[in-house]
This record gives sequence, C-alpha cells and structure tokens, in this order.
Amino acid sequence: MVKTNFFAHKSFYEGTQKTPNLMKRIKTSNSSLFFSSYLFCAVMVMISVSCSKETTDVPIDEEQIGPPSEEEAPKTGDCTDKADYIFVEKDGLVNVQFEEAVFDADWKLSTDGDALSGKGYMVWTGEQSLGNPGLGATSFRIKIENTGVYRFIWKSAVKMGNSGTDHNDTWLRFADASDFYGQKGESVVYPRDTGKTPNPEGASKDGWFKIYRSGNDLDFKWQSSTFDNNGHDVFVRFDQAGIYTMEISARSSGHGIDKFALFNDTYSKADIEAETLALSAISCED
Ligand SMILES: [Ca+2]
Repeated sequence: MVKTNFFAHKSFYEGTQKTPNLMKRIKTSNSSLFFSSYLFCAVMVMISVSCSKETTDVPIDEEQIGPPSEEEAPKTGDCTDKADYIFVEKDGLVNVQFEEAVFDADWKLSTDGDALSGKGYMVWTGEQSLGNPGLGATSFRIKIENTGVYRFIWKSAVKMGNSGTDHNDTWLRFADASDFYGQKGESVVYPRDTGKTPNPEGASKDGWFKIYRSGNDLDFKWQSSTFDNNGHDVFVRFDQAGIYTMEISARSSGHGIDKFALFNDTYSKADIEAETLALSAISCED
C-alpha cells in the first residue's frame, strides 16, 4: 500500500513541468498528499499492530484446559508449590484430591471418564512393584487438630485390563502416626516389620500395607482394604495434635487414584461417598 501511493504521487509530479508557481503549488499539494498518505499508512499500521496485539497477548487461562474443576481447596499463605502443601484436618475430616502432591514422572495425571473429580486422577504407568514398597513414592503432610482414630479410604479405579483383582492396589504407610492398622470386626492386623502382630495375609513390608479395591466394577469407587481375601478396613490413630506424613508408593501398574479421605466417627463412609463435603484447606506454613 505504501509503495503504490508513493509511485502514484511520483508519476503525478513528473508529468507537470509547467510554470514555477504552478510547480510550487503542485509540489506543495504533492507534499501534502505525500504526508497525508504516510500519515494514513502510519495510522493503519498502528491499528494493525494494535489489533494483532489484542489477539496474541490475551493470556490463556490454564483452568480452561481439560475438564472443569468441580471444587477447589482453599489455600492459606504463600501456597504455590505442592511440595509445601499441608492438608488441614477440620471437624474430624481430611478430604484431599490425590493429584495435589509432587509425583514421579511415571505417575500420570489423567482425565478420562466421568467419575473423577478435581483436576483428574493419578495412575501408575511404571514397572509393577508387587513385593517391595518405595517405588514412585510420594507423601502428603496432614495437620491433625482433633486427635483420635480416623478411618482411611481412597477412591480408585482399575485402569488397565478387565479384571477386578489385577491393577487394583497401591502401597500406603503412616510411619509417624500413633498407630496404623487394619480391622475387620474383632480382627486387628498391623503392617509387617513394625514389631506388631498379627500381620495380614498378602503383601506387607517395612510398615507398608498393600491397599486394594475389589469387585469387577472397575470404575472409580471408595474402597480401601488390606489383608488378601479377607478385606480389613484401614485405620490411623493420632494421639497428639500435629503434622503427620502419609506416604504412598507404586505397586500395580494401571491403578488410578482420584481422592482420599481420613474421617473420624463424626462421619460415615456414605458421607464420604456422597462427595459433598468440602475439601481440606491447604496451608503452606508449619
Ligand atoms: Ca482427583
């Protein structure tokens, strides 16, 4: 556009060799047109730059990528790094999105299906570690105000194969809690290598329980058992208020975990399954 106008004005100037006054008027007129032309083009360029700036500099809202989040945990303090997260128990409940921790690269955040919540679920895609806990380990710090016994439960799914008895478990440990055990009626079992007995049938080592889900309904459900073929519910006791560490590590590939909860007898399993309770607040200050 600039080039076209420039040559159009040049040819007009070259074709007028009449009198000096006429030349002056023509030159003045030509200069004026020339200036107007540049001004017009400069304005057009500015508008163009302005327009392209508006379309390219709009920040992309990361929250809009993927499925919408059902709920957000409230955060207190300068809380941007997951490594600093402390989940704060309130009124006898710890309610946490499992993906809110720092994970090994072989734990993949996934969002397929309808039953997940939060930003998705974590699924182990690395090697299986059926006999040895510790592979792909991560932890959640939990601040307990109300001491006592809490039941532990997570919401998990079999995301590989079509059998409810494979790809259905992950290791769990509460090493600094006052107690960590499985219970079914009068039967109470403790993890192996803690010095406490009896121990459950099936895998257990170094204070870790194998925590499994059962049944051939493979999609996400709230169920956590230990002790093979004799499912014991899982409990943790905290005698002192303070910050405790919950550890998990990979056992079966293809086991997906969406959320977990610890709850005292104020709540029932049905309350947790309803998923209407608020997520635990996240603090980043000890
Ligand atoms: Ca989740």
